[in-house]
Amino acid sequence: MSHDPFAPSKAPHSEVEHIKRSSNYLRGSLTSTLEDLISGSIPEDDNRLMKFHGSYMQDDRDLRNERHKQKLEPAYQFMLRVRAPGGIVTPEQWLMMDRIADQYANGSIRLTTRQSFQLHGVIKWKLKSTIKTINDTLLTTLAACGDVNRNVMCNPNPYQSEVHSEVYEWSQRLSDHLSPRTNAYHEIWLDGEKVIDSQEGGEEPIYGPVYLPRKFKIGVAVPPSNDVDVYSQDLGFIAIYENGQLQGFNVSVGGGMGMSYGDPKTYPQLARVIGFCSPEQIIDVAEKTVMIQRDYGDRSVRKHARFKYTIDDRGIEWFINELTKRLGWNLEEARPFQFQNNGDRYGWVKGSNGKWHLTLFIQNGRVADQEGYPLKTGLREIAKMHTGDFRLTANQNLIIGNVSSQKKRKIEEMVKAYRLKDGIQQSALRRNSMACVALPTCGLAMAESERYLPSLLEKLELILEDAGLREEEIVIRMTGCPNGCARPALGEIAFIGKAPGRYNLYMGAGFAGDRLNKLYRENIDEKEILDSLKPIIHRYAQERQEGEHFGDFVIRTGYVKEVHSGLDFHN
Ligand code: SRM
Ligand code: SF4
Repeated sequence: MSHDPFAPSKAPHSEVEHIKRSSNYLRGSLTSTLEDLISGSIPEDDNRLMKFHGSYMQDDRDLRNERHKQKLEPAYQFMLRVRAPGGIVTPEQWLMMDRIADQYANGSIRLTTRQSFQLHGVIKWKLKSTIKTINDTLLTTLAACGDVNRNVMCNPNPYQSEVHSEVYEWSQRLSDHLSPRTNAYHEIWLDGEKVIDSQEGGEEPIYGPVYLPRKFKIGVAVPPSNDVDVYSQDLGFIAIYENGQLQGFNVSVGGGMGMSYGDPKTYPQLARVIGFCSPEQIIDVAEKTVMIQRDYGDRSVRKHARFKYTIDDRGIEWFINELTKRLGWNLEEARPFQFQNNGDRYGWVKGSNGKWHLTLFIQNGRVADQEGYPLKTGLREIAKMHTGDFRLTANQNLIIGNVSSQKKRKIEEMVKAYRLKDGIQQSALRRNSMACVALPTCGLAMAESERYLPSLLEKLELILEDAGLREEEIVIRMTGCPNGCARPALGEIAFIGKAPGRYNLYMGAGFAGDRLNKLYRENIDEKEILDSLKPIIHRYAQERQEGEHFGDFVIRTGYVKEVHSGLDFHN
């Protein structure tokens, strides 16, 4: 028999694969674990499975040392992630999130970089009622995390193009089609009828009993906006339209942001556009792509299990052949399109349906009341009278969507009264910033991110103002570790946490999210960050060419090399 160089690896599977296989379609011992009243924690096996149900066990890292000294177990708590395909929710759903944040979690709502909600600080004994309440308003936490397709992202800006609602419908269908079918979620959280022993393969026609080797992410972009950072997605669809008519989608594959320090075999990667298909064909393309990753992804080394490595190890031609074989038809040649930016555009805009949409800047997606800026209260009061929708953007911001002309004035008054537009008055740098959650909840954080970026920005703003660049749009991103949750490899300026107070500084990504950045300085503290960036910013102010973005400038002037493939990210 001839040896197939592209065959799936025969190496022994990792522990997580065994946990999944023996979980009986994500049931494990979760039901009895949740009933255990002795500890606020859950065993590791169940924790692995919990992710598929949309929750992670965490502990408050601010309290870790103190509790350890007092010989107490860590302050265990759970993060809950709520999926909202394309980021769209109703005012009733917003009000429910607002209420359960106070009732069951730490009082704040986090809008994520994938247009979902997160709640932090839910204790084990409140998980079930929280999840039940979420489901009562027709939202779900199922598959918000875990080795499955995650929240499907879609450009949420209905005013940006007439085809938006059609494109959104397709992302919703993608999301539904790729949702796990197991009944475990209903049994465990919603007191659904128990299926004692599921038939091997029967319950999950797409995923099978061991699900995917790793998380899988899909984003749908509507040019000229690349707000969903389509090149960072495992699978991307880029809407192609002519004269307001949706023609279909270009397909892109193999993006991803995560890497591990000290392991050059891991790297952020840009997805590559491989062809075009009609709207009706995208479900088939997505399903077959997911199945290829299911069959070929690395199940022995989780660090190497993302789809980007499955493709890079075998080559893009291999993937296209495999996809064509499974589809039974060929993708057409990719159609021309152009992205202009990957950020959000703020303020009021009128959509093609005659309704109004207001994009608000929400710093790092954290919805909470602050002294003089009662954001959470203001949004709650608006939700009580709003008849349109709320839209979470891929940049952690919020759109109050589909406001009728009659309601616009009232909403504008409330926006003023609660100072909700204060965020929009911030510098262009801040309006284009994102930071991941990091400390105190994220167990993987090596440095602060959400809690630190705002104050670092204050210092950078002074430099920018001095250089006359307060209104210059520069995409800036920070994460507390190299997992890349705020898609830092696509920041024109980016900081990735190395250790408390220390970051790697990257520069040179494309303003439209179409080029990776490159390491410029390693393991530096705040003073070194400011000292490194100050001369570059001043030089940019003086020497930039007309319309030249910061990321392009640092490449032209030789600060960093241009990176179009993750394979060159570390070189
Ligand atoms: Fe993420 C893990 C937060 C978007 C790549 N991510 C985590 C965990 C769950 C930490 C953990 O495993 O213990 C973080 C929870 C922190 C906390 O306390 O809340 C976490 N990720 C987030 C969020 C909330 C960041 C945010 O500030 O918004 C985002 C939630 C998205 C959602 O709603 O589904 C979030 N994570 C991302 C993205 C961006 C994206 O998807 O567009 C990425 C990079 C894209 C990618 O996947 O390649 C991302 N998160 C990761 C990784 C690295 C995966 C890898 O390929 O190596 C991890 C670690 C892991 O999976 O082992 C991770
Ligand atoms: Fe945590 Fe790292 Fe993701 Fe930030 S990038 S939320 S520190 S895993």
